[in-house]
Amino acid sequence: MTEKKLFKKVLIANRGEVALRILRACREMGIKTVAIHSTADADSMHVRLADESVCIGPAPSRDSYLNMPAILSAADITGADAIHPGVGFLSENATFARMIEEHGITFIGPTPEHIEMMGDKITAKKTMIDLGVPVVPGSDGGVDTDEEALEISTSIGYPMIIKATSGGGGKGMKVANNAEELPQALRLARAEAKANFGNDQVYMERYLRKPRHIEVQVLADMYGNAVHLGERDCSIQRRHQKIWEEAPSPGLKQEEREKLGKIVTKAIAKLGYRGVGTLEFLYEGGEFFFMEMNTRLQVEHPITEMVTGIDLVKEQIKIAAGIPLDFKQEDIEIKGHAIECRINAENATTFIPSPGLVTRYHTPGGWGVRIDSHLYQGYKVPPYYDSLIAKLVVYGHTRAECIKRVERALHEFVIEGVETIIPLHQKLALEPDIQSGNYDIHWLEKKLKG
Ligand code: MV4
Repeated sequence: MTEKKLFKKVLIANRGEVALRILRACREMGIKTVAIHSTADADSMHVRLADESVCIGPAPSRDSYLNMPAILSAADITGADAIHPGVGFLSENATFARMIEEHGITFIGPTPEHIEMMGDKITAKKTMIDLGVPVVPGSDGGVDTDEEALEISTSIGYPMIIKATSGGGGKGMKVANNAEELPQALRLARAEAKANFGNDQVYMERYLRKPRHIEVQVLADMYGNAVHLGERDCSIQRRHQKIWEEAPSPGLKQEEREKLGKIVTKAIAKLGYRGVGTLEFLYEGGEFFFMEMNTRLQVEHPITEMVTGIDLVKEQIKIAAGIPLDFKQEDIEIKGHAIECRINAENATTFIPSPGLVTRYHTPGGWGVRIDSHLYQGYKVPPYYDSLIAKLVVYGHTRAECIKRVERALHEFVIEGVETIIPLHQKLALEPDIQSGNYDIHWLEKKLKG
């Protein structure tokens, strides 16, 4: 094989903590970086640390971080040979991936075809069925009429959930507990799907009442080598926003995780997928059900890095450059436990965003503590974007040690000037259900209701 070369210059098409995360990987790999930013992010840490930066538009995302021609122009004028899309924004946009590849710039991610395939949730499910991955029982494809919906419900049984084909993240989902509720639920789901995604196609599944959200991290190169890096438990969430994530899941037995890992790895290899990816499952009653696949890096990737020792961003960049994976499944060992606390600039009880000037900032440290954040004292948290300002990522040899260390690290963490959800995390670390690992996707919202 001819020796593949790394990129010379990567444009980071993102902002905030993840832009900094990518920048750090590039710098360690000897790759030059280009930061793009909106006018609201001119003083951001990733802009300061990048080799070059380009202001690509005003504050609103659609005019800056979602502005494909502006980003492409920035890559062109700086001579970047690759673009890393980060998370959110254009990271799962097949049109963007295609557009930059057509301009001779590498998209650090999967092929546009794989992005498209997984963006359509019905196609994603069908593909996974064909690859031998267990899915939630439901309609074979889109559901067009009330009669069709009734028929499917009768064969599968209530409760049923109706989801948008182009959806994800929970928008446009409706539950029907019986046949009477079905027509109304269908109508509402369809209207929400149309309004949010411009596509009113919906599909149906058996509704699982108290599942855990388990996701499996995969990594595959261009040469058919695929591995999994274990699972993350992301059940602790509010309104589909993950708050606290763990690796490995406290709810799985070793043989369950091994079996799931094998199924997933085989599927990914057969699919010819490349890059990093995450398969999301619901887990209930000892069974896994595939829901969606994310074809990008995820916010919670550091916990997987902590328990495997593998730098996912570096691997992602190497894969895009055509470098084969230099480890096999048997080389990967899930060791110890990791927890991520997402620190949002929000009131810890009302969750109302709290942008503004950071007047004091002191981060925790010591063994097993990692902070991924773009914050510094004097930084102004802009009001235009999501409220994630820091990730506290903690490692422990055991889960119990990890939770104790979370508590200790949170105690050291000082952020003033903006409100944060640190007080919520402090409470979570002390909760008996968290300490025992006994929780599902509804646990946090029930707890907050009191
Ligand atoms: C489900 C479900 C129960 N049964 N599907 C929410 C986001 C979207 N990706 C899928 N979601 C769900 N799908 C069936 N068949 C419950 C949810 C769900 C959920 C899933 C993961 C994490 C948090 C959640 C919160 C509410 C509902």
